[in-house]
Amino acid sequence: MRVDAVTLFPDMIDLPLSESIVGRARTEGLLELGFANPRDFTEDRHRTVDDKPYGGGTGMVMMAEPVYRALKSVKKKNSFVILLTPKGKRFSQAAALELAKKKHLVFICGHYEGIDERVSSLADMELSIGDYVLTGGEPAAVAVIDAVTRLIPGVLKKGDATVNETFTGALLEAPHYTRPGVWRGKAVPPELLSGNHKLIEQWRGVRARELTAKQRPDLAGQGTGVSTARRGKVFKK
Ligand code: 6GU
Repeated sequence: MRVDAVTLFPDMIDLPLSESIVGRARTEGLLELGFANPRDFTEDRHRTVDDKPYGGGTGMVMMAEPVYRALKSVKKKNSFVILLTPKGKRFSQAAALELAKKKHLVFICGHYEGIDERVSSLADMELSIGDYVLTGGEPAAVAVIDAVTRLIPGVLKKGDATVNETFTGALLEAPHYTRPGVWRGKAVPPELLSGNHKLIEQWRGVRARELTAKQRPDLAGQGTGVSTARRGKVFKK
């Protein structure tokens, strides 16, 4: 998959996505990540990318033209363009599964108080990663690109690591343990040491439902076994 980010701060995305699993996906060519910086598409001496808001108010607004030119430099026929903004639809695992099917994603990251509203017409969708305010779209781009990359075939080594996990089945995952069997007086649940796969699966099901009811009552009772991704498309295109 190819991903480009239109951003004033490419390192905020490039550096975190150079480590661990996503970093390996990039060196293996499973993910090609590129950047277009609106500042490189300005023509004035100060390379201006922002201006005061019409109507007054605090903060600066990103100008449409440098963002438009940066987007144009990376956009292809099959590109799916996502504007990252706290006003967007909430990102989810179901959305990640939809985005993972695309050939080319382009993320537009806002900064300062926001981007000139007219840029939103350039995007196929607007996404937010949650109900809180970040300094810019870059940390959101990192989260979304990470979630999508691990769904690209070949990125995760163990084939079914994405099947039983938190959210795909609308339940939180059962807890995990590794050696030692007793750590500072805390023992691993004996079911996991039993070698009885049926018993282990049963135990995991019970713990997953318990945990979901406690931590995420909003999800509890949705454990139908049907993947959230299959319950309906999250967005149109
Ligand atoms: Cl996508 N951008 C900003 N600036 N803040 C956010 C966000 C995005 N998602 C949640 N908060």
